Amino acid sequence: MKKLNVFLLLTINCLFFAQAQNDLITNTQGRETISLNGTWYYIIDPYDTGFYNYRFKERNEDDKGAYWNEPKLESKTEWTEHDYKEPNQINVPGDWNSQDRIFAYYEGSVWYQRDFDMPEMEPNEELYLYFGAVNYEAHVYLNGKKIGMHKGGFTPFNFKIPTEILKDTANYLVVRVDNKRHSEEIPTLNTDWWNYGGITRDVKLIVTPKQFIQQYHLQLDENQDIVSGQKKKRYQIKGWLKFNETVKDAAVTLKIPELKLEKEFLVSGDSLNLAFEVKKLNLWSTHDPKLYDVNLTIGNHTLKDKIGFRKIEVDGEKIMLNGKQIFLRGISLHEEIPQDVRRAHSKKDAKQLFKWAQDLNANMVRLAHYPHNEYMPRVADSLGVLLWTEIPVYWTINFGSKEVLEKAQTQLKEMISRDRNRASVIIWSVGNETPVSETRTEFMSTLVKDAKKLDPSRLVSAALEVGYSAGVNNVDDPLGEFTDIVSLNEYLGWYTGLPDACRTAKWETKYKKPFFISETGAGAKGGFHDVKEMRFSEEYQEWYYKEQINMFKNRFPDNFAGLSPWILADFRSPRRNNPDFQEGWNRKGLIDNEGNKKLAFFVLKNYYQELKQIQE
Ligand code: GCB
Repeated sequence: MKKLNVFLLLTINCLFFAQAQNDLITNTQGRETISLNGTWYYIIDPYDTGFYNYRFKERNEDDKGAYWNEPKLESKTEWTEHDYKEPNQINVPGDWNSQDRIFAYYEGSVWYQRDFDMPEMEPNEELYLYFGAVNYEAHVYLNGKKIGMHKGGFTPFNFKIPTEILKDTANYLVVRVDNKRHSEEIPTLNTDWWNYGGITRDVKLIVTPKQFIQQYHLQLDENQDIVSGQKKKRYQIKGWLKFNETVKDAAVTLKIPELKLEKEFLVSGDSLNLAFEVKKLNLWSTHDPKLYDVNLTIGNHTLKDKIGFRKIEVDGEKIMLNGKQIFLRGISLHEEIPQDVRRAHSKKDAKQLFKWAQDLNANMVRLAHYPHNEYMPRVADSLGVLLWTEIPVYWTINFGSKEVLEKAQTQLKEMISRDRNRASVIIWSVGNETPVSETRTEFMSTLVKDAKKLDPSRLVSAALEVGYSAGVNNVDDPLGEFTDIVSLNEYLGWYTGLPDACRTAKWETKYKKPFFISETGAGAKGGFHDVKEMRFSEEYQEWYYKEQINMFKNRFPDNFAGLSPWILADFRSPRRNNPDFQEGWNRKGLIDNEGNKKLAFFVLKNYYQELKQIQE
């Protein structure tokens, strides 16, 4: 391959220089990429000195004191007050908190720096810089020029690199990462999880042709009937492609080799809707998570993916997968590897978490409370685990603010764009335990409508809180009008009463929709044993699960459609400061922070085993 002439690139690309942030490029795993993972340098900057001058004004681009500029000392009289040097090195991807004690409780700005050489590229090819996620705010600079910024700690973003600023070697890449919490952000100031900072997911360069498919989806058309156990003669597939720019008379080829399918579409414009039929399709399911190789080609550029085709829908009070009722034997989890006290970020991490979930006989996982890294839905696709995935609209955010709503809408769009080709994802959740008020219901129902508009093929929900009146637990939150399933967090026996309160509890749901328990749980310190009445003993948690399960079996309404108890493993939380039992951990895990299964794990496992036998 020929090295691209920088002058040539300059003429081709000067038009794009003004364009800062581009729409998300999805499926980076199926594209030509160069990893920028590895060791980066860092500077901790609690006063944002690298960003603001001494009058607290944003520094000029060429300010020598700006931390995006490389200090170059040409004589002994010159000096610098920043530089990127050993031993200040940090791993990417990864949260900073777990990498060095000085970061353990840090919230603020950290500057990351590394060099990269320009990859081999053909004339006309372009380069994008992609981040899987940076928590929370990222400002990105290359060779002293700002190329973009992004807010939102759990969704991906990318910038086109203006080629006129690219050098052949030693491109000086700097990212200011700021994880300070703010009342007007999503999430807001208080959550029950650790605010891990850093470049927490993969970073890569993406080499693209001038015209390419930026986003797409391909799925079973949700408008066809699927009847369980009946093979159809023909299945309708629908899809949509979006190009990075308007194309004229271009040919797009779609191939699914296993189905002997090859279709060509002529396209002029910036997007294309597809609809066609296939025969003999094996639907993706929890028993048979069948994925098909899919190749999409425009010009001589092919994008590869593995896609499963399935239908998820609600039929009255039931959740149906491929026309068959399914009870969701779920478990909630945070994106955390407890035994390493860090964020999860790799395929290996995803495998560990799903292995634990499958040991529990679960067929579903709630990815709480924010979009998890992309390995999670990909591994779930390959294992046949169903997923609930959610944006961090959590507790009491500023529901009256239009700007806050827009931030939530952006995160929702980024989450859906990234994961909508994953058959495992069946539920988009727009938030968790938001307090009932008219303003909040307006805010939340806007998100529900957005999700449905962006993706009419999946279910939309949100975790609601239980209402209590005249001795009855009521599921009557007005947001339930808008969601496809009514999901509820309840802690009867932990936050209210003792576990045996479940024996007399009454439950009513106003909604004739599937009723799902999105959380229930109790704390226990792994290895701590006592009588069952003793809080934080494994016996208490075991008792709690036994009583809850009896309640589900005997006292729950008929529309009970599944549960995802809180939570698979202990997780770090700054709110949990009981020195005997918590030490900064939320102890509601069924697995402790060293990876040991607690007694309650086996209670839930047995319940799921019974359900599995009835169901399958
Ligand atoms: C909840 C929250 C979850 C907390 C959990 C708890 O209702 O949704 O984020 O961690 O309770 O442990 O209190």
